Amino acid sequence: MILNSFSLEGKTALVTGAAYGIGLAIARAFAEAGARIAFNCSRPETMERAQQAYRELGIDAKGYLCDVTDENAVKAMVADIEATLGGVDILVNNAGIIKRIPMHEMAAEEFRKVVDVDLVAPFICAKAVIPGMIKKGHGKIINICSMMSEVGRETVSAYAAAKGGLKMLTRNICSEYGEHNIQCNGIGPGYIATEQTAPLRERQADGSRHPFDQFIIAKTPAARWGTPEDLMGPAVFLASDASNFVNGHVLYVDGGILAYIGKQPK
Ligand code: NAP
Ligand code: GCO
Repeated sequence: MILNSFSLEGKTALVTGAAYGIGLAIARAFAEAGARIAFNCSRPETMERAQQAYRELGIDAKGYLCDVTDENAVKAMVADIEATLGGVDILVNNAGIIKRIPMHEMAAEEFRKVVDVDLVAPFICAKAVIPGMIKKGHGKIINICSMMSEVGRETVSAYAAAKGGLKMLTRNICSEYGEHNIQCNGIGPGYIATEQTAPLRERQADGSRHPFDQFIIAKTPAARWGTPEDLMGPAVFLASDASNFVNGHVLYVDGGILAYIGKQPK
């Protein structure tokens, strides 16, 4: 049965930054597909909130307070997952931040921080799980990329540099470890309604939509923002045996933005 190849029964998944937003939806999808779930986040208050969310969803997830930029902490988390949940079969590098600052006003330290979380940390996490995947003879690594892996816009230079780099890290992990039956792919979400994008959707004082909100709706053939749930099916596909010959690919889940030239002026 073809549908069996989408099952994650017996697999252990680590989803980074899965306290809320896209990561939580992906963890939920994996749990529904049968996987054991480990996740992490960096702040104690978010962990409390996450534990409650997983409880309410009926998911027995193991949460770690772990900053993905801290290599020793990531190694300890992966070692504990190996000892308690049987090793990571699926890694989703989801944890990410953005700083919206015009480049000529951005401090190098702020730029480095974004690159550290959005690009260096996926390297750290992948590095930590790859030896275990080689031993197991299989592995899936999914890097959460972005529209900004392909296109730029004002104020997001560090984010675009990091997400563009993440696309190439994806291709390189595929190139370097494909022979070990490890598939590394990316998901490039379009504009998704989460806390990260909340400032772009804030209502104006007169109750009208934020100009950026209107811009995204006009720019998206689907004529709406994405939801974290829109990423669930694509993530299960890339985590499952159904995608065993898909490697080094970035799957854009963007309601068609990248395919569209934009609305013609009236
Ligand atoms: P979000 O709502 O801001 O959630 C970010 C998650 O990452 C939280 O769980 C957060 O927990 C965690 N996190 C942040 N820094 C961390 C660190 N140093 N160590 C560990 N965990 C950390 O973001 P989102 O919108 O769901 O986005 C998730 C991913 O998708 C990001 O990589 C983002 O760039 C990417 N993305 C988002 C969109 C979009 O439109 N929303 C589109 C394309 C790509 P703590 O706060 O506790 O650290
Ligand atoms: C921004 C947004 C984006 C999205 C996303 C698009 O300010 O332009 O936050 O970068 O979050 O990554 O795919």
